[in-house]
Amino acid sequence: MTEITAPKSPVTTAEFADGIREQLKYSQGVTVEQATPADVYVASSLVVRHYLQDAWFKTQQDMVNGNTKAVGYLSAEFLMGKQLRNALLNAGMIDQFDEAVKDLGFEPQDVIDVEHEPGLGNGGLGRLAACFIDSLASLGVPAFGYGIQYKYGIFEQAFDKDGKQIEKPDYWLTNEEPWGHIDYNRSQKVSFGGEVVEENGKKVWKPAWSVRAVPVDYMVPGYASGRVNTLRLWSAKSYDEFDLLTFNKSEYLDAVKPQVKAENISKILYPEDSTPQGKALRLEQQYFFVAASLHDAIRVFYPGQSKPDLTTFPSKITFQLNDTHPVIGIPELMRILIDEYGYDWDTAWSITTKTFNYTCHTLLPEALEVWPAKLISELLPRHMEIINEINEHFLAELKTKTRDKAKIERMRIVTDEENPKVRMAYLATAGGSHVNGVAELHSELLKDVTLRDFSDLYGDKFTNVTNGVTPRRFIRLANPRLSALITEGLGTDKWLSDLELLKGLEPLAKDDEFVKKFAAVKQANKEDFTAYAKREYGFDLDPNTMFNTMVKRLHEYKRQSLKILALIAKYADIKSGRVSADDVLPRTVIFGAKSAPGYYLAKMTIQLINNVARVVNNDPDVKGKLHVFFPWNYNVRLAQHLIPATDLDEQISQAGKEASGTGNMKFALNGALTVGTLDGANVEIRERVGAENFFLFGMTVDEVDKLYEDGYSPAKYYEADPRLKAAIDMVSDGTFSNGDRNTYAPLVADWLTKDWFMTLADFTAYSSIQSEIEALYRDPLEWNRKAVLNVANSGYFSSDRSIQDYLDNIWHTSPLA
Ligand code: 475
Repeated sequence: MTEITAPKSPVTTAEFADGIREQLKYSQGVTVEQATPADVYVASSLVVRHYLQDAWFKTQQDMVNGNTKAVGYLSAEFLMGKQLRNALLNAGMIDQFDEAVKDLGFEPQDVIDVEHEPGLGNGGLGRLAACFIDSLASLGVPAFGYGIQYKYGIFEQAFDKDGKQIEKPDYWLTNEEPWGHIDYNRSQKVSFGGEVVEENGKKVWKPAWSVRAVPVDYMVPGYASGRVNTLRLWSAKSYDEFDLLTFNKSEYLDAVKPQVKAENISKILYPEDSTPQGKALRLEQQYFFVAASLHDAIRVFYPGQSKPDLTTFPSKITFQLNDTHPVIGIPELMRILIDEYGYDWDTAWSITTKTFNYTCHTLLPEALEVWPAKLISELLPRHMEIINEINEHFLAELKTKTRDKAKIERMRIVTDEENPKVRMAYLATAGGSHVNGVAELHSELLKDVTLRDFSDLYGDKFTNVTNGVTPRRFIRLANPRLSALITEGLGTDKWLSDLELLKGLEPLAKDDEFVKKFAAVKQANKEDFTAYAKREYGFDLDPNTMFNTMVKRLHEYKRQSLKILALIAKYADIKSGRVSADDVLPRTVIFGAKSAPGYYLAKMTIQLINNVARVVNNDPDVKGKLHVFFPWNYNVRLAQHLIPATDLDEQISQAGKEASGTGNMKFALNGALTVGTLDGANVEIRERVGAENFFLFGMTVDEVDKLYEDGYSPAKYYEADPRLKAAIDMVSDGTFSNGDRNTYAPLVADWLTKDWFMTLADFTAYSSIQSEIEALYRDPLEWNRKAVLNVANSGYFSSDRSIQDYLDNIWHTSPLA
C-alpha cells in the first residue's frame, strides 16, 4: 500500500474545464474553438489563481492578526522558472488540469510550453531565493519575498556563426502575464537626490525627485500546506506622466524625460553575477525596492496607524538580506525611525539591528559591493549622513572591544581616504543580528578570511546555513519517473515534504531489481532529453552514451576551462593514435553557461567550447565516441529537462571559491554522480553520500593557499604533462579557429602565465579521475547502485531543511498555527 499525502484537488476535472471555458470567454474574449495554447495557458493560470485566492487571503490575515513573526526575504533577484505547473503541483491540481485541457482538445505540454519563464535572476543566488520562498510557503511560515519586477530579465543567449555569445533582450512581458497582480492602490513613494537641511534642529531630507513603486504580487502556494504567501515585486512608475509645460515649448522629447528616468529603474536586471558595477542605476534599483518594501511592511503590520509603536517591529517581521544588494535597507530603516517617526538614535539602532540578518554568497573579494560615498551622497544624501554616523558609533564601540588600532582601521564601514567608500558587507555585519555563509566550508572561510576581524570581535553573530533546493520543482516536476519510483520504493509520497525520508531507499541499493528500475528511469530520461535536444535545438544526441554535464554561469573560478581542456586532450589522444577509438567510452559532454556580457575571457571560453563542439562533432575519427552539445540560453526550463538525464555532473571549481553551489544538490538528488573538488557544498554532499560514491579530485583549500605562497607557475604544469601540453597546443595552433592562431591567444596566454584559478595544476588529477569514472561506467549495475545511494543520502539538501535552519538559528520564528 502506498501512502498518499499529496494535496487533494479543490476541483474536479469538469470544474477545471468549466473554469477554463469561463476564463476564455470573460477574460480572454475567445471561444474554445478560437483558443490557442497561449489562450488556454492564460485561462488555466487564472483558474489556478481563482482556487488559491481564499487560502491567500487567509494566510495574509493570519499573518497580520496572529503572533507569529513573519519573514521578509529581501532579494534583488528571484529566478522563478515557469509558474503554472509548479502552482498546479503545489495546489494538487495537476491531474485535473491535464484531463481538462485534453477534454478541450489541447495537449497539456503545449500549454505548459508557451509560458515564458520569468528570468529575474542571474544564477545561484536568484534561484536560491525562489527555492526558499517555495519552502517557506510549504512549511507554512508567513513570509514575503520582496524584489523587483524587471521588465527585462536575464538576457537571452544566442551564438553567432563564429560561436560567440550574443545577448538578446528578454522581454518576458510581451504576452499577457497572468500571475502578477498589479496593485496600484498599495503603491509606495520612493525619493532620490536633493539635499538635507536643518529645520528646528531636525535634519530634513528634501529630495529632488520621486518614483512610484507599484507592487506586482505573485502567489506563492505552499506544497500541501494550505498556505499561500506573497512574492511582491516592485515596478517603477513615474508620477509626472507628461510634462505639459515643457511640451508646450515644443520640446517633445524633453517632456517625457522624467518619466523615462523613473521607469528606467525597474527596466533591466544587471547581468553581472559576480563583479557588481558601481553604477548609479544599480544603487537606485537597490534603494527603490528596499525602501518600498520597508514602508510596505509597516503598512501591512500597523494598518491604519499613524503613530505605530515600532519598537515592536522586530517581533512582527525579520528581514533577510540576500547578499549585500539590499543592505541600503539598514540606513533606510534608521532614517524611517528617526526622521519619519521621531525615535532617538539608540532606540532606532536597537530596532534596526534586531530586524536584519545578512547572508553572504561569495568569497570573491571583487563580488563584495563597495559604493563610493560620493555616489551615495548624490543619490541618497540623508542616508550617507546616517551611514557616517553608524560608522562613528561603530568605531567607538570597537574601541571598547579591542586596543588593536590597525584592526579597528581595517573594520571601518566608511573608508578613511580621499574618496571614501562604503563597504556594504561591513555595514550588513554591523547592522544585523546574524551573518551566515551558505555551506559549512564557506562559512568557515568567511570567519577565517573574508570577515575575519568581525568574527574575532562578534563571533556570536556568525553562523552557517547550508543551501538547499526544492524537491517539488527539481524532483517531482523535473523527474516524474524517478518520483514515482521513489514513492514506490518508500511506500509513501511523503518524501516530497520530508526529504530525509529518502534515506529509506538506502537498502534498495542492494536490490538489483530496484537498481535496474532506477537505471531504466535514467535511460528513459535520456531518451526524453534526446528528443528535446532535437526539437528545441535541432541537435542529434545518442542516449546510449554517457551524458556528462556542466551547467552554471561561465566564470574562471568555476573552471569550465578544465573540462574543455580535458575533452580536447581526449580528442588529441585519439587523433594522434595514442589511444584507440575503440577503447574510448562513448561520452556526450553537455555544457550550459551564460557569460556576463563584458567578461572577456569568459566569452572567449564560450567561443572555444562552441568551436571544439563544431570540430569534434564533425570529425569521423571520433564519431560515436566524443560528442559535445552546448545548448544556448541555459535557464530553469532547460535545467529541469537536463538534470534528470545526466549521468555525471561536474562541480570542479578551485577549492575555496564556490560558496556553495546548488546545481550539485539537484544533480545528486536526481541520481547523477559528481566529479568534484572539495569546495562549497560538495564537501557536505560527499560526506553524506559516501566518499566511495563521489569522484573527488584536486587540491584542497590549504594546498591552493600553499601553492600561491610558494609562487605558482602554470607553465611548469604545461611542460610536465604531455597531454595537457597537447591540448593547449591544439587550442593555439588553430584547430578550433579554422587555422587562425590568434583567435584564442589571450586565453592561452592567461593559462600559461596567470591561470589565477590553477586549472593547469589540477589537470592531471582531473584526467586520472576521469579514467576511474569511465571504468565504473562500464559496469552499469555498480554505477547505478552508487547513483541510488546519492539519491538516498541527499535528503539533507532540501531547501525545507535550509529554511528550518534559518527558523531555528536566525529568524527564531515558526510556521503559522
Ligand atoms: C554562489 N550572484 C553559489 C549561490 O548561495 C551559491 C552577485 C552579484 C550580482 C548578482 N548576482 C550575484 C551571486 O553572487 C551568486 O549567484 N552567488 C552564488 O550563490 C547561492 O550556491 O556558490 O556563487
